[in-house]
Amino acid sequence: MSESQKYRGFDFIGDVHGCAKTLEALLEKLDYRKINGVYTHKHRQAIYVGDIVDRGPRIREALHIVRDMVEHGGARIVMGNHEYNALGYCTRARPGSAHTYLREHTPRHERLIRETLDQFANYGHEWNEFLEWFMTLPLLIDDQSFRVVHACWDHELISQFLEHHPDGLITEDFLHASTVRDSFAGHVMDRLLRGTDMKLPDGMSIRSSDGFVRTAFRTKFWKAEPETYGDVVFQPDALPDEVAERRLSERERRMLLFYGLEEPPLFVGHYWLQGAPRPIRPNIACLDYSAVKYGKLVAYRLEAGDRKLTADNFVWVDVMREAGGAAGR
Ligand SMILES: [Mn+2]
Repeated sequence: MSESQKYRGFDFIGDVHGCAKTLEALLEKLDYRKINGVYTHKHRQAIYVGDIVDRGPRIREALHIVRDMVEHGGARIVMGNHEYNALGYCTRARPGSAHTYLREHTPRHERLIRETLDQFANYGHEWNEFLEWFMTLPLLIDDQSFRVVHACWDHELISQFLEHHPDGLITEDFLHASTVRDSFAGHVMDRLLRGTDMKLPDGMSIRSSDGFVRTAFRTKFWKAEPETYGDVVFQPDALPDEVAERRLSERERRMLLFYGLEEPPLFVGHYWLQGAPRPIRPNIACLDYSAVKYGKLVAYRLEAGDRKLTADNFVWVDVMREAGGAAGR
């Protein structure tokens, strides 16, 4: 009996980002119970899409909850870009490298990991153990009945990666190699954990709602026969009309990925969605609804064998701002 056949169903859980209180509320809502300090469900397994760390108020607690579940077999998890960032930030480059750390300690990188490092300031040993644990997180799960990756399923890169890493795990060498953006390891980490984008036409830029000026836009990896930029643009910002109507060149079309309609249900996180949770497509669901920005921490309940995703199988907890002394997140 394969591991998956032990369970009647699976609960896929979106980016936690240190919202441990909300995670506990969600697990309770999903009928997981604490047994000897570890959340467990008799018939179901939780599957985390990654990004447990950074930004939120209870990162250490969230990591303990999740790792305990994984170590007891009650959960699985794939690596998120924030766990990968933490590995890079905290790993010294090898002698002869142009850098001190694999991920440079720039103000921007420092800001992204600040809450994590602050909350572990008095728990250095624990943090090192969690870094070691991050190295044991696969980049993807390719189960018979579902697939999981943090941001993007790229068939070609995944099959090439699995040839040398059949368990889906990276090695120390792979981690070091991935700092070269244009290497195979760099492509794998960037594509699977951060997704796909496309450059805007020459000289064009767009200003996003958060004030950033962008020269590229995030693309869908599931659009069949796209013709225009507007057909493939994906969150967070819409393109101006004159850009959206622009036709994709043959070369651009060839660069786009396509996750087929007949393929197993795919679960991702990463994309800071808002609003009412629903599938992106009948076999793709994103579970990141911006919990740490006072959105929702979202789960999808998949019954074993289900191939078609529906909106009524989403379960979530709204993340409230702290009010009258009650702790939020
Ligand atoms: Mn995230």
